Amino acid sequence: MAILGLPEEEYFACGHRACAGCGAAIAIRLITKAAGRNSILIEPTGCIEVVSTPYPETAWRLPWIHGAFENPASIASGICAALKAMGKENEINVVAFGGDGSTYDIGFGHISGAFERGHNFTFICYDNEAYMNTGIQRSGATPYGAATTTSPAGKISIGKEIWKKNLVQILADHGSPYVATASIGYLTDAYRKIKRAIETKGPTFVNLLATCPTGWRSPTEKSIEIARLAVETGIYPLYEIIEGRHVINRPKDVSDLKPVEDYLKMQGRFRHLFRPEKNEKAINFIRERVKSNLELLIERAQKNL
Ligand SMILES: Cc1ncc(C[n+]2csc(CCOP(=O)(O)OP(=O)(O)O)c2C)c(N)n1
Ligand code: SF4
Ligand SMILES: [Mg+2]
Repeated sequence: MAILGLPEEEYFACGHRACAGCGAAIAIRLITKAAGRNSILIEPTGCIEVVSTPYPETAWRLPWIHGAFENPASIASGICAALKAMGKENEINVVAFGGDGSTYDIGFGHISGAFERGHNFTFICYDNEAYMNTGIQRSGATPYGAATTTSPAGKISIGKEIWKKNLVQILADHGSPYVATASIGYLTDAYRKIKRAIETKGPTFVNLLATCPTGWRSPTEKSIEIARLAVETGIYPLYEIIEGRHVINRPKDVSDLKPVEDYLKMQGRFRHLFRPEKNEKAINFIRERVKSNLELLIERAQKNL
């Protein structure tokens, strides 16, 4: 039965070994539905590779290549060049995806190179905001205030003290014709964006927020709710940058924002911001930064920038 009008065909089979409530598994299911049969997928090391491939089983029903942690964009570049030489570049979708550790940090140079060269492929980051597979180390995508094993919260630390890297803007500034943020909390919106990214000629990017109950220390049954709250509180706004111009999807205005506490309180990685007493300074900082980020996005959209 078609759910939410999405294609019924499943290319990421059930029975893989992801944790219960894994947002990344939902993200991959969606990516493969949007890519469809005529696609070549490239993925580096990370949770999804590990849970989907132990011999002799595989969850992949599409051509899928595993690369090293740092180089899915380079492999995609080579495939694009080969398809071009074979005259098949308009027949096959080249879709690379990786976790945030691979995308924001270790593979970033390769992504930057592939975007600068202008290959016709899509890169999707399933963003669970830390290096989950190796035990929850902080990455450039980890949000301010989150406790990880390498940004632990304690008497003198509030967890990570640096704001999430703005990779979406960085890749837009490479001249990409289409970049967008998406969340597994809004599946049809995410599906539309992935499809648009794949159908747009040139190097395109979607950052897809994917709850990780293990690393976020959140209830497994709340993964979708939390991914929606990320958007509704403005901590993770949904927007697109199409040919350099911003389009805001939601929230549309700062007056629409839910309190950031609604999102933070649901996750153990932010528990220290509320216990033993509420850390007003850190939460105020998050609230103000969220507001000013959204105001900036709205201003750009209004000015057609
Ligand atoms: C060059 C290199 N460095 C480190 C590792 C070890 N490693 C494997 S998976 C992983 C974490 C991946 O994090 P991310 O890309 O965010 O994906 P996730 O596990 O969160 O899905 C690390 C550090 C590796 N395989 N190769
Ligand atoms: S650790 Fe997180 S990302 Fe990895 S399989 Fe479990 S829920 Fe999914
Ligand atoms: Mg990760």
